[in-house]
Amino acid sequence: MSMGFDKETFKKSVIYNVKNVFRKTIDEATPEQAFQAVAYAVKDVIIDEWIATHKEYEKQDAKTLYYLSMEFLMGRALGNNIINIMALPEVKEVLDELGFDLNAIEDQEPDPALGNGGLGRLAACFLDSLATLGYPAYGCGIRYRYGMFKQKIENGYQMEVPDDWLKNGYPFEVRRAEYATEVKFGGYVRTVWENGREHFVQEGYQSVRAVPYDMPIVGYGNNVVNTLRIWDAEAINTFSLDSFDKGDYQKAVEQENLAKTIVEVLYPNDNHYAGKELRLKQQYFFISASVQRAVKKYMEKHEDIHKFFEKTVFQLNDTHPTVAVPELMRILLDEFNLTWDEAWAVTTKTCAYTNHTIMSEALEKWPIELFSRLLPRIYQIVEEINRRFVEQIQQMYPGNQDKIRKMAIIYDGQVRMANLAIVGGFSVNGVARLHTEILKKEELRDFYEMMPQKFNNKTNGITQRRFLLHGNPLLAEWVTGKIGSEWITNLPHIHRLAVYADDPKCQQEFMDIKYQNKVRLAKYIKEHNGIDVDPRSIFDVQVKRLHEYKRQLMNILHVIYLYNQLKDNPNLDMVPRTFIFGAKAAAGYKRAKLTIKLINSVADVINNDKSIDGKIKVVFIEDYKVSNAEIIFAAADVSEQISTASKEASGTGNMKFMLNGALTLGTMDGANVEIVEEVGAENAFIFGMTSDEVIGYENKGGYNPMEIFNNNYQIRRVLMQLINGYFAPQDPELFRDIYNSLLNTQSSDRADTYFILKDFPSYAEAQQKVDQAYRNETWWAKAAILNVACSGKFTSDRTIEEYVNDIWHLEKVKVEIEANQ
Ligand code: CBF
Repeated sequence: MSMGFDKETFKKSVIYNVKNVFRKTIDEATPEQAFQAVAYAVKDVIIDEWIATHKEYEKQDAKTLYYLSMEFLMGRALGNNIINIMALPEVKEVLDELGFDLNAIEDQEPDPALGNGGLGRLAACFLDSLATLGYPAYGCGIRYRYGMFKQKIENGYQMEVPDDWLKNGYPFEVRRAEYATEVKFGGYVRTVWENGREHFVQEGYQSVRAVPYDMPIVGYGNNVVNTLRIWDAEAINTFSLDSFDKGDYQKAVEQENLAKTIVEVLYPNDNHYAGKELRLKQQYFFISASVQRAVKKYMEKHEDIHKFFEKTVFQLNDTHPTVAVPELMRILLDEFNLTWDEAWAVTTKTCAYTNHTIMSEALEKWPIELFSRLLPRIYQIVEEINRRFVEQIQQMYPGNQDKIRKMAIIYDGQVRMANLAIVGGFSVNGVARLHTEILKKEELRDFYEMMPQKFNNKTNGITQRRFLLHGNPLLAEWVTGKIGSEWITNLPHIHRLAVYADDPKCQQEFMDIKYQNKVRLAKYIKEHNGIDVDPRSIFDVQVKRLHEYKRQLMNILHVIYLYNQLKDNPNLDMVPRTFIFGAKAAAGYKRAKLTIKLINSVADVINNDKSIDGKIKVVFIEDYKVSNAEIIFAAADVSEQISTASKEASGTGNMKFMLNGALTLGTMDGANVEIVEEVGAENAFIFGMTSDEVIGYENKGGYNPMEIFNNNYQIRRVLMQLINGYFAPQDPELFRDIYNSLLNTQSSDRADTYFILKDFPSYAEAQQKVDQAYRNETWWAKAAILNVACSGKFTSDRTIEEYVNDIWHLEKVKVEIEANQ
């Protein structure tokens, strides 16, 4: 338990908060008010450790990581914080005494959803691990007024509802006005000569005040509390008579509007770049604020800016924060008067870049016109970086125009952010072994050839504290009962469970826990979808963002295929199956949204067909997010990881399922490869083309899906059901686009870009094996326990240690707290 926690003080603090914040007695408090009161009381406990941690960092003059990310998909904090201060039993007791139930109170917290999917959730797991391991680190991001939209399903269609997560105030944040800073946009750059040197001054600009809000990131049982710093924008000058008089009224209005719009909303695109001007503004806004603050903080303790990199490292979470490279250059050149070479030496030793995808539509490129208009000084610097880099290419590959075409930072009227991130930093990493190899051999091959020393792999990980200890308390307790609690901070220790995999009693216990978790999810589904599902059926789950490469479409086509078999033969011997989907589609991604409609339409037909005797159920869980994800992972039997090989950089959902004892049904893609390596192919269901085969076909311009259509009656039947009104009697043409995407070359895309029909037969075969395997309860229980036991590699604690050893070179800091400060 945290040294700062005292049960009686905590109880008083909850009662006091209800009284002082809401003017109520404890028995009058609404559940939401109770949540606020409890959260503030928990924050009280955390605050001392938070202060102590930062004092310790200062004292030790520790090197600090700034994890720069447009997204942090944190999920709820209350439950996690209580676990990490190790006060769960005591808090439960207090709440019990006060007449509250912790779960109900936790449910009142909005999910701070400042991220889209894997990339943002990875950032959140990393923060948890950094604090738990005691590394000095800040997460730096944006305090979006509206986070990831809430998804409502109406008549089978996705509707986007704004996520007003701050409407009741968020108890865990602290506004830090003392660290506010100005960020400038637009205008022009004037060159002045001073002391025999050129100086650059930005004039005629608009600016906003960046104000940080800090959130505590509590380490597990170690008194360390790090900070997630998210920036809000405020107007620098609100309307003043002064500006009105001077005719600057228009400018004041513009600055006010700029501040309002800049942090208004998170772009809901995953693996896809929208190219909007506001997005570049958001990027520069939080990067300029974070970099300025990092430099100021360094200068408070040091004199020599040349050694900045010895105390600071910037990790760029994808290309979104890449303007950190020219922004740091700007500060060093224009504010510290370093020479270009000095500034470049510091910058390239400070910045490191993580690539999270090979999808070409995710590659950020900005038109020069937009970039230079919005960030005139930054653009000048990027031009100079590019000029020097192109010179380097020419020296290394004389006369080779192709190399310049592929590697230049500015080319064809565009600024290419990935190229800038690679050139401007000392490290480039992929997020799973296969992904890094593809980067080296394919996507970033020229860069790898030119600067191989920068490239390295860091396979992703997840925090077991949220995704087992918090999300699956029954299994967590069982694991601890068998092997002790070391797994909580040392996940590889969980391998000790392997000896129980063959033990019939343990198998039974494990399956009972899975069953109870399935009952919990079934209850959630009943409450939210009104559908009855049988917890004895196989829970076959695909939850993740909706994207064509993730192939939810293949999954639902297979459901139709199975349904057809059942219709042909109502006595078909199959284990009842509940197919569970959860996915948000980007608001403008039409085909993805249509796929959601298709899943819901298929669900309507199948769930209401009495003739199949409930052997198949299809459930689409509305508003998939971190809080319901925890319930879903715990209840899954089968983990669908079925992306087209080579397209999913890593995946992290695959790891969360494994940790909770679900068996992977997947392709050899991303981190699935390493999952199978750990648990053994015999304890997973692997199918489909390899990444080499996929890339081979892509290089040949694809394949001909019509051959499959013509030769495979069952597949043809399923596809015809998309266009004959079977699932949309009112509008038979509704799913024509999906049908066309698979077969038709009329559209600009290749037919069946993601090889759904090509992989379908082997997917169906693997599904058949799942059905057979589940009948053997002993086998299944053993394989499930082995999945848990072999998940040790996939902790984000391991990933963070690898980043620290190879890239960041941080020192661990110990924080001592005296009891009851
Ligand atoms: O590395 C974290 C995750 O990032 C993505 O979600 C992304 O947004 N690029 C990838 O798609 C995942 O494969 C990856 O696990």
